[in-house]
Amino acid sequence: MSGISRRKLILGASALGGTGLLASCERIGEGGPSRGGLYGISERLSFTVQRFLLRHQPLVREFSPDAISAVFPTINTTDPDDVAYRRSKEIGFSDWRLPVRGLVANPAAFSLADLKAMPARTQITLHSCEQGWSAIGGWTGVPLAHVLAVAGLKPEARFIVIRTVDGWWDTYDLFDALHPQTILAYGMNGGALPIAHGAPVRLRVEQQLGYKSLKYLASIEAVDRVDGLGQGRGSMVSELSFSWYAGI
Ligand SMILES: Nc1nc2c(c(=O)[nH]1)N[C@H]1C(S)=C(S)[C@@H](COP(=O)(O)O)O[C@H]1N2
Ligand SMILES: [Mo]
Repeated sequence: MSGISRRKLILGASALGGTGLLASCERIGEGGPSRGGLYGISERLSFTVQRFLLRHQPLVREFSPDAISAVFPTINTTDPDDVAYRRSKEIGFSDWRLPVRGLVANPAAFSLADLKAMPARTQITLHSCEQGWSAIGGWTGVPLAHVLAVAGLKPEARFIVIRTVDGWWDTYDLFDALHPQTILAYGMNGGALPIAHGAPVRLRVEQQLGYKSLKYLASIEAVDRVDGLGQGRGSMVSELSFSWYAGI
C-alpha cells in the first residue's frame, strides 16, 4: 500500500469511526477470503474504507492515445508452457473456449469470436505492478458484467473465480467483477492482444494492482463463497503473502 493510500485509509477510518461501518471490517463479506492476525485486520480495514470511498463505482482515470507507453513491460508468465495452449496458439486460438459456469442459469463456453461479437469497450489506463513499475496501455474487450449477464448470473452468486492456463487463480467480489471497466480484453493498443500480455484473453481490473489482471484466462466460475478454495485466502498470490484486495 502506498503512503498516500495508507493516509487515506487512516483519514477514512477516522471519518467512519462513528458510523458503525467499521463493524463490517471483521470480514471481507460472508464467505469472503479470510486471513488472521494484524495483516488480516489491516487488509479488511483497507477494503472497507476503499469500498466506502468508491461506493459510487467511479471510473478510474482514462488517458488519450498519445499517453500510451512506448514500452509496456511484461512479467512472470510471458508464454505459457502448456501443451494445449501451444497447440491452440498455432491455430490462432480458433479452438479456444472460455467456460462460464457455477452459479449461472446458462453455463456456456464462449469462443473468441463470441466475445468479439459482444459489446466492446476500449480503455486507456495506468497499470501499476506491485514490483515497482507502471505503464499506460489501451485495452479492448467485453465487460465481464455483460458476459455474466448473458450466462444468467444467479442472485446467490457473490464472487467470481477466474483460473488461468499457467495455474494462477484469483477471486473478485461482484463490486469489482461488475465494474464497468472490468473487461475481458482481447485487444491491446489497437491490435490483437500479444501472447506476452495474455492472449487470447486477459482480465483487466483497473481499480486494483496489476496482479489482479489475470492473463491467459482458462475459466470463469460464479460462487457464493471463496473461503473453501485453496487455503481460504481468496487467490493464488495471497497464498504467497500478497493481499487478496489490492485496491489502488
Ligand atoms: N496468468 C497470469 N496472469 C498474470 C500474471 C502471470 O504471470 N500469469 N502476472 C500478473 C502481474 S504481477 C502483472 S503486473 C500483470 C502483468 O501483465 P503484463 O505482462 O501484460 O504487463 O499480469 C498479471 N497477471
Ligand atoms: Mo505485477
